[in-house]
Amino acid sequence: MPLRIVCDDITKMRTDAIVNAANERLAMGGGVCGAIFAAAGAETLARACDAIGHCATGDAVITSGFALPVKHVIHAVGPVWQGGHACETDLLASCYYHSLRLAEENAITSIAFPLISAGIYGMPKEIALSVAIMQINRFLERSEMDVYLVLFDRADLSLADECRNRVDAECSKRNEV
Ligand code: AR6
Repeated sequence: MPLRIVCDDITKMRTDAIVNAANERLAMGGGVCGAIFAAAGAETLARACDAIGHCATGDAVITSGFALPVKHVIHAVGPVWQGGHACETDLLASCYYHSLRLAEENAITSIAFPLISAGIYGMPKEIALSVAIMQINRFLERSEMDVYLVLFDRADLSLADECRNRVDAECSKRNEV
């Protein structure tokens, strides 16, 4: 199944797992992280995150979904945008890679990602979208997992279409060489 890009509130997704755009302390924050903690049960999820303690930027860890309709939450720490000269795109790619690897290791068959780093962490949406689409497509070349990219703002759907077309065109050009 190819990547599905949808517009929704990720806390309503009925996949096996959802991904949280977390911080290194795994603390409850704002944005999608705040929404996920609130829907999971903030105290219970905070206790599970505190037991893990820390997650480096570019990496991911897993907890239960508690009161959410999903079995698991994968907490991925995206980079803070610093203008593009601090390996932000590599670190973001690493988030998707580690999240999808954790999903495979936990026999997860469907997963929903938010647009990591594109909110409070300030990465331009076109860049965050291109990295997300590229990494997920690469993974889906060898996996049957159902993967969703969940956008909060309807207006971002057309931007996502443009990015997807650009990524597809770049990939087919590379395959021709
Ligand atoms: N469902 C889907 N997407 C959402 C939702 C939702 N309910 N709410 C927001 N978004 P952000 P970041 C979108 O800021 O940039 C937190 O404090 C939002 O429109 O949540 O990685 C963490 O604890 C945006 O496109 O994550 C970290 O400290 C996308 O989710 C920090 O923010 C990501 O925005 C992480 O910042």
